Amino acid sequence: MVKFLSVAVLAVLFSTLIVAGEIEDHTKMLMDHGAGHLMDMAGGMVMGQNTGTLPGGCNSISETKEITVHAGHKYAEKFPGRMYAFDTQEFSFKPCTKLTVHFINEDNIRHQWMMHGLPKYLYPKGMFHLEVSGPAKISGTLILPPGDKTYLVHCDIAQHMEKGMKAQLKVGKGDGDLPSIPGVTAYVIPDDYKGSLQTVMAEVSAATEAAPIEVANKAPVIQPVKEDSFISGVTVTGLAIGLLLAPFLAKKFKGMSISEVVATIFDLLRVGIKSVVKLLSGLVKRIFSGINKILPGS
Ligand SMILES: [Cu+2]
Repeated sequence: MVKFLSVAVLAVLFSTLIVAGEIEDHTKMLMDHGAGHLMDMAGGMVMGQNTGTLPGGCNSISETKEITVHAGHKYAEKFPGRMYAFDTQEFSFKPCTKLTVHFINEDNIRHQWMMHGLPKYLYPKGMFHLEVSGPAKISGTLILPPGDKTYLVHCDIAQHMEKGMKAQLKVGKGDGDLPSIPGVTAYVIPDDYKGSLQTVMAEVSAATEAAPIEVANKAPVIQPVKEDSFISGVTVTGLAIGLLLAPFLAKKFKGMSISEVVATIFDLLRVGIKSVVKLLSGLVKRIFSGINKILPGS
């Protein structure tokens, strides 16, 4: 019976582990909080959901489109110096398209698909926003405004856009390109790979020679790692003290009964501890009187 139970427990544990590695769809778990804001208890979120209200200037929905966007570290591998990316950096749709975005976050962290610059009368803060801690999937729908405009899409988690999770979505012909879109437009601050390790190290050592005192003060004290040997310093000290005290104690204990010996040892310990306490309190007094002298206004 116990065997069966343990097998069952192990099976459940393993299947949980396998499920944990799969992509979980949060879209069906969402609760509608009104005004296009949906959330679930597991960190999934949709903001600016709009499945039916036409933006001003749209007479009807021109097209219904669905896209699947993957987000993750692996999509940044083809962009030198970048850390995160979407699998697509550029999107293009007709004005007044009803667009459903299936956002699949493949990393074990939080990512967003955040679109900016939408009309604020229809989208809170002008945003349409999908967000989930991965690996997970979340879907949302919006209706794109009319006109030619380029919208920024990014992940707003600190530094994720700077590290590459940035794209542009053109409605109609768009109105130009955004900077620093990986693989699409030039970086505002390009990475500099000109310096080799030798030249960088030469610069560092030159700076060290120029300011030796400052560096000496800043340099961390590196102590050699001591092996914990069987005979430690404390053991050696104890043995030395024991050897020194042995003749004295032998003389003192001569002719005593065991109980007398024990009593004498305790007495010696008491005297020893008392003198140590006295020494320490004296030191503490000295230190504090010293501090008081330094303190201003005391
Ligand atoms: Cu992110």
